[in-house]
Amino acid sequence: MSAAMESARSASAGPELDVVVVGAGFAGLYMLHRLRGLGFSAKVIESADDVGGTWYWNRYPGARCDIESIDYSYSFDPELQREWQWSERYATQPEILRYLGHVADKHDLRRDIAFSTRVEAARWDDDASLWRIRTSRGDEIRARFYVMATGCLSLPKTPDVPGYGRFAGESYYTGRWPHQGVDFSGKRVAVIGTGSSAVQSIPIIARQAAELTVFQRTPNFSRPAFNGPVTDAKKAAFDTDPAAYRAAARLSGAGVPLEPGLVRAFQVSEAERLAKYEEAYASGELLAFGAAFADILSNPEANATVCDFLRGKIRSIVRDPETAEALSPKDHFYGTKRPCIDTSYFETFNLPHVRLVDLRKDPIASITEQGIDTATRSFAFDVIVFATGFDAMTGAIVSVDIAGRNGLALADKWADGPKTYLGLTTTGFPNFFAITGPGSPSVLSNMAVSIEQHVEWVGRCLADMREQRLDVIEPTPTAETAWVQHVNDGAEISLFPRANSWYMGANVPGKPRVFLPYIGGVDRYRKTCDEVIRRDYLGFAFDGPAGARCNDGVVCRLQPDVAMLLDALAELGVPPMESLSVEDARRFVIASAALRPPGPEVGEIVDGELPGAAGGLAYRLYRPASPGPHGIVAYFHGGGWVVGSADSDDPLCRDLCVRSGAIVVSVDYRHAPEARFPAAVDDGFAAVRWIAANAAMLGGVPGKLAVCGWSAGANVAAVVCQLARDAGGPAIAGQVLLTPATDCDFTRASYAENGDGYVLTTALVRWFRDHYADPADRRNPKASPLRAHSLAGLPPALIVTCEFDPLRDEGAAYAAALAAAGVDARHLPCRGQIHTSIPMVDVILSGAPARQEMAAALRRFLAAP
Ligand code: N01
Repeated sequence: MSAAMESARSASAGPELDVVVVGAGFAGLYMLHRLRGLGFSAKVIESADDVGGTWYWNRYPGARCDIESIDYSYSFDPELQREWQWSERYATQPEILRYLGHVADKHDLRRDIAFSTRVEAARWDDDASLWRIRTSRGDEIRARFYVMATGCLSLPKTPDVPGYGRFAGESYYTGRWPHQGVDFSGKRVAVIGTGSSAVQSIPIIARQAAELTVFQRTPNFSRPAFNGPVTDAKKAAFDTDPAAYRAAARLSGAGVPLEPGLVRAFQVSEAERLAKYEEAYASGELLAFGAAFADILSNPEANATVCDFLRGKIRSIVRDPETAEALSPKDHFYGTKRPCIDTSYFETFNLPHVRLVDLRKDPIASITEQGIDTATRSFAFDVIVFATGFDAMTGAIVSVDIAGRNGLALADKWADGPKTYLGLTTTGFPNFFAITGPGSPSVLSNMAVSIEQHVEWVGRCLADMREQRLDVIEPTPTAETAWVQHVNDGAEISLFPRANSWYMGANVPGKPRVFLPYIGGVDRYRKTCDEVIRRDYLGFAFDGPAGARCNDGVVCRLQPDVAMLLDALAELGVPPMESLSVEDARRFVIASAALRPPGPEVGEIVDGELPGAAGGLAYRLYRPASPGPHGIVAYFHGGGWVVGSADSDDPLCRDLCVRSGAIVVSVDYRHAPEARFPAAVDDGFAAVRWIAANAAMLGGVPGKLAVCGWSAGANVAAVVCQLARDAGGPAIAGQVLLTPATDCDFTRASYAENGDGYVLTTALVRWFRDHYADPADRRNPKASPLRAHSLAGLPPALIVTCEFDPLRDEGAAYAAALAAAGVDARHLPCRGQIHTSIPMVDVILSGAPARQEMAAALRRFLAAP
């Protein structure tokens, strides 16, 4: 056949393989095995001359895993689990490489791996619906599916050190260590970097070298691994029931069966906190500090207690105080740069031939032929070890020339940061999968667990497609955009974005600053991926002999912390409030209030009584710490006019007080069914008149009064504004209405869309309204302020609505009606929030921006002339 005919034949031919997988590490090996088991033809392309991936390349001295080997191993083969015994808690690189070699032999994987072969380009052929994969051997492979199993930390970054390349002595890179090893005996050695690779290698290099100089830009949190034989307890936990053990790992946050911290750091005494940290330290477990308390990775003050504790440990080990200080991390929160566990790392700096150069004080001016010049000194070396890290998560993927539909280059698509659906797939690149790709838990988890989950998901997906006679899959733009948003939402409520870490791409000059992994946890993530399949591959479009079809949609629509809250409530099995008696409902509200974080400290809290419409009403005043007088906010709590009190809304009132700088007076109006409509609003109006008249006595500025309320309390606040307008006073500077009840009409869409499953249900709204007002009264504007004859002349307003709230549409309608009546009204819709989430200070962190907006509005109203 002529070359032209051959090329024409190949251009029109179908795939020769079902799947090409790139990489023969943990992920690629299992992917191959899984695909074979499902009856797919597959080939792995690997640039190294053997299996192992990361464990093939990272042969630097001291390299070992830092998730216990029992956990950091495959679970798919029960026989392998029984026969392979790890010699240490944290196995060395050679042992892990032997393990992967054993797996390859046991399952006869090598025969389908092309070693010493690199993928040079991969192009999607839209006409033939396949990938054309060109390799360094000059061949082209046509495959229906293309899987990148290239690892998250596999492309070493080129050291961005001035003078790089000039050094005439020996240079080594931890991520590309020579197979024959390196003999440091009698040599003057420099190590640049103090990340995990350096922390592991420095103590070993120090044992051989004549002199060791460590160049540190950012000190890292590390602590002893207490490595040794696998503990009896761990072995027993695993051996007793390996399947249950693995199941617990899969249903954990990080892929290791570890009790999650449910209590917040400041919910216990300092002594208890320190005891917990000593326990975490002694455990030698990488994840123990992150799991010590629920808020370590989200609350700066809680995290600071870990940082203080670990800095104390460093000071207790390192004898020279200046070196100890330089080794103590201060510029990032614990865990926001990948922490380490070590063997004698800090002790190494007590050795007489080891010294530390703090590059923050004395930066590298240039690498020279003889060694390294810093701003103030010149060092001569025989060897420089670059432990300068990787272009993490995206580097290895975009370094291959991958082009999707219409020749779109993946590197271009991801130029501003990776965009994926589930961290597995990306639009414009059909039949492309990235194992532990960006936007999946990956590096925040035990990789073995995350790899197995992805491999199994891809296997299942391909098998389902085959069964349904489909051969092209691609995520929809809607699903991808929403997933990217969801990944960012998770990052936003954590401390991670504050650090200059490789998680943020900050270690590679010019790389966009984007949080790369998914923080939601492997348990939640697994459930989400399973849900996508259960909902008929939600967010994916398919094509093939069976025809084209698209199941567009978004799998995670709630804010991550709101979703976690709903899961926790579902687990508690709390009965619906409308099934309780009023007394039990009130008891329940009081009991749950006692379990919450208290909210911020304010200057002063005073309980008092004011005259209501029919007798005394309790109030609670929150005074800012700043010197007064202050503007005043009359606040009305939520609770459907039936339940609630100053206690139930206490954290929100504190938060509003601190953020707005105003006095907040939380008024305990009368409740139904004892005092039905219009008792609550009459009390509200009476209270506002009294507060206005007594502003100076309360420490406020006379004439500077705003109102605020949540839910039924926002209904009271809205009605009070109308009553004050109609009565000619008192003057109200503004109204902030959080998820207000404004109408009695249950036909709005939000009642159908969000009527069940988001705490406030349609049934509960009915229960509240039935207790509060007779049907004949419900259309009265004092019950349904949206029905007022006119809304003109009302105070400026901020109306906050939540996406998953039955009351959403009546809140939005009130904002629109106010604006239509010429009122300065702003509507703030909160994406992914539910009726009850915004008031949950220090629990729903994603509600903080809305709380801030509410306080800013109050500040603005009270500052207006
Ligand atoms: O890389 P790193 P790594 N001038 O990026 C410094 C995994 N891993 O290879 O922080 C001076 O963490 C850089 O300084 P700074 C693990 O997930 C696991 O050590 O950017 N210094 C930093 O100190 C880990 O997190 C194990 O200011 C420069 C260091 O080099 C990830 O792989 C073992 C510099 C790089 O640290 C990466 O670890 C090893 C410059 N121009 C790795 N450029 C296990 O135990 C960079 N640095 C399983």
